[in-house]
Amino acid sequence: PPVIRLADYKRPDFLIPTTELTFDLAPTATRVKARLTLQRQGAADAPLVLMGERLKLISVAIDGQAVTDYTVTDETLTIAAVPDRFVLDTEIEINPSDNKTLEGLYMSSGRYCSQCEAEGFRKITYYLDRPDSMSKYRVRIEAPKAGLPHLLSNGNLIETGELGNGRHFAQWEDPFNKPAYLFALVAGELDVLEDSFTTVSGREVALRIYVDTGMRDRAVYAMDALKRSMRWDEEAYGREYDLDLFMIVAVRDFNFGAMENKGLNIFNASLLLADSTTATDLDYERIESVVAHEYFHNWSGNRVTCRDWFQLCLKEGLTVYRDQGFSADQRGHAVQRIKDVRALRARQFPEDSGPLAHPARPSSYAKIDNFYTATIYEKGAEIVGVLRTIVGADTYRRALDHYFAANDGTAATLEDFVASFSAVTGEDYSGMLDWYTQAGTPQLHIAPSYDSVNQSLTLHLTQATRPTPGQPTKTTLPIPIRLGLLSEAGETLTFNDGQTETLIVLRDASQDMVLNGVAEQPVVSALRHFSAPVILNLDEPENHAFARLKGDPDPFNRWEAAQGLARTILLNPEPAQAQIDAFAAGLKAALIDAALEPAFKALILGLPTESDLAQSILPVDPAFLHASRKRFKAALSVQLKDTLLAQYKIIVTPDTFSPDAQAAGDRAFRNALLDLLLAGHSRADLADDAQMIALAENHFGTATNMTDMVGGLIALMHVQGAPYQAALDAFYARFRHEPLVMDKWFSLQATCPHPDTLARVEALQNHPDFDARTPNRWRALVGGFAANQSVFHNAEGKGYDVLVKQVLMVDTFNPMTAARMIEPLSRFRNYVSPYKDGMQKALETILAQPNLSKNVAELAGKALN
Ligand code: HT7
Ligand code: ZN
Repeated sequence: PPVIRLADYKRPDFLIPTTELTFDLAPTATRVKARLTLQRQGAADAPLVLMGERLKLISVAIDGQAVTDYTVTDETLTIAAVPDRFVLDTEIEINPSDNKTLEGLYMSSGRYCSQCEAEGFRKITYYLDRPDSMSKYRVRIEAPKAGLPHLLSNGNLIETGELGNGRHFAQWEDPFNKPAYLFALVAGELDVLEDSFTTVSGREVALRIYVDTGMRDRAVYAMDALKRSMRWDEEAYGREYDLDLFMIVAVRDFNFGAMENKGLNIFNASLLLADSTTATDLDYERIESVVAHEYFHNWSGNRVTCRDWFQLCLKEGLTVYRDQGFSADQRGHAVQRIKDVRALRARQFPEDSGPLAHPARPSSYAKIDNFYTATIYEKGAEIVGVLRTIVGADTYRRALDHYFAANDGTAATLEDFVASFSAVTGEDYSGMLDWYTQAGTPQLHIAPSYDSVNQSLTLHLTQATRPTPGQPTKTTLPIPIRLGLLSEAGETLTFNDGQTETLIVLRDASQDMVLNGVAEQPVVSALRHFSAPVILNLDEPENHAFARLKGDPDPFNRWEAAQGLARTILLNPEPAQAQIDAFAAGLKAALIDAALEPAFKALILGLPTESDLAQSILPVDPAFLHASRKRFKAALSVQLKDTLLAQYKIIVTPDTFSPDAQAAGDRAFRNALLDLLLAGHSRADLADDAQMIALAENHFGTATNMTDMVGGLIALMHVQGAPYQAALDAFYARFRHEPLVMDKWFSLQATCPHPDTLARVEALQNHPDFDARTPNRWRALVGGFAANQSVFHNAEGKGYDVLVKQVLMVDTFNPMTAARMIEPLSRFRNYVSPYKDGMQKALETILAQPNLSKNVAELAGKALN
């Protein structure tokens, strides 16, 4: 497919100071009239070229005079000779009910709904659909009253009224300039949950969350999260909300998580609706963070937007960083950091080391939809964190204040962002731009050497980044390393006259750092709180990791120590029993440590996953990784049974449900204990087995919330057979009319690591409740399955066959969603045969398909290159 390059950026030839839209809604024939004021800012002879796709053009007029001298292609409307200032009127027709791409204007459950980021507005009207084209919008919606009582768009509601013939209208006006990707329209039958928020300067903002009829109670948590987010952004970033109204709408059919349209956020219902019986704690956690994320975009994205889509990370990386900060304040900094790093390693590190690796600011793309990636989002957030760690919290806040003030109302670049740090410090931070333009995860190597005579520790630090596609050579990056020392007994060791922690910024390829006053052989605790998104290799004996596990005051590194020790055992085909015993003892000490939070203990119980392990070994043999992990979990289960059971029994389920972090932490720990207890299933002691099966059945059967139900089901996956099937059937019978819970039912079965899962998934594709046109349901089954390492990687290639069939089918109507499922095949070169060949063949089959979308063609092509 043709490629768009950052180097070719050119500002638009025309400005559009005002945009007036009139929608006459009808499911198969919606009319959109657009009245645009246009002002030339480019060359005097530049034609007007507007983007438009799948639009039926009805009429064009300039300054009230009909125009017939224009050219229309599949993607543009061009008028060759236009004045320097003029009013352009166009009218088009579209068919929302037929729009299964879920971009532009489409219908979901009988409702009209729009999605314009990144390039969906051009499916609504002819326009300069690019983020640096900003305009003030007035929107009038006309529709039948029956079935469409709510007519919503951005900004403030100016007028509503009757039109006769059972029709009505609403007139909206957004006082802020915005790019087209932030436009939104929703019309339909909805219940609304109302509340209000008083901003720091005393303005009253009406808050409304629109949901499916009967679902109002399930929006209460999102509303609470919204109000907490609004307050937090005032306190942590000095950002106040700027309209009198803030609305959120939940829709079932959505390609992504949510969308930050100005004043009218649209959410995937799965990230908005929750109650204790239908949502897990993870759902609550995600709802809180996504509500915050979309709200925070009001400043980082909407008030200051992106000049072009290459700068996507400017709004997404910064906003993820902001939502992570919010979640950390709500739920605990250490636990949040561990979860964020786990997600980064699970999604971004593999991306950064495979054929789809790209910089946080890519230099070219075919379809921008393909670049809503973990690199843009998660690595983008890490880069902001690196900057903050280097400059410190106070300077960071001043730099951000400067950034928002200096760029308010504009479409900015990453250079503008980094320049704000220089503006407030007078120092040069341009080296930070390399983090944005260079792909690949840096490898940080630390070789400590202790001089007992001089009581000094020399740290030999080196960095290197492997080549990535299109970037054969790499530069060095500023890497902040937060570091402390421990004794071998796990006590904090001071250095340099009583210091307990230091921050080293490694800028060169190598550097020696000397710490003095180190009284004994130290254990190095480096990269505390994961102070930079790098892969750390630390030269040390194994007992040093045990010292960190035992006593590191940095909880992140305590968790990291356990992960590292477990990884060493898991990657060894024949680990020594002594190693396993030592790990079990370290784990036990953490589990019974009353000073540690249950949420942290749950995380420490979570051994590295099969996909984590796949990143630490070459070539990858999924069957070996699965067997190794299963064996190790079973060994720990047997060895720690009494401790696990005792801890399990200590945690009491309270009578009333609370989604707060502490209650969720208790549930997470209890479910993690149950999982490990059941992982010992099938060992010789049958009586013991019966006791554990009963425990899991009881856990599932008596669960009073969705978290525990899911925990029980996951534990029963170890058992399989009748107990597992009975639980699945009971789950189905109870929730078959709850779409969001049925998504879980599909996903749970697809992610079950048992070999029977392949046949189950094959059958579930034909289940009456499976619907590939609903992205949530499709991702639940197909995405869940593709993430299921040991089952998806079937030696006969049957797992890949399922994926190929599904991707090609969905690509015919929703290319954006289909393309996201190419990634599981992309690292085929890392796998042993026959998986490697099977994955490659699957990609080739996809690429050979005639009429493949640009989205899928771009990613499958890159994966094979
Ligand atoms: N900014 C939003 C991105 C988004 C999106 C992108 C491509 C296609 C559909 C989409 N829906 C939403 C979401 C966010 O990051 O806040
Ligand atoms: Zn975002």
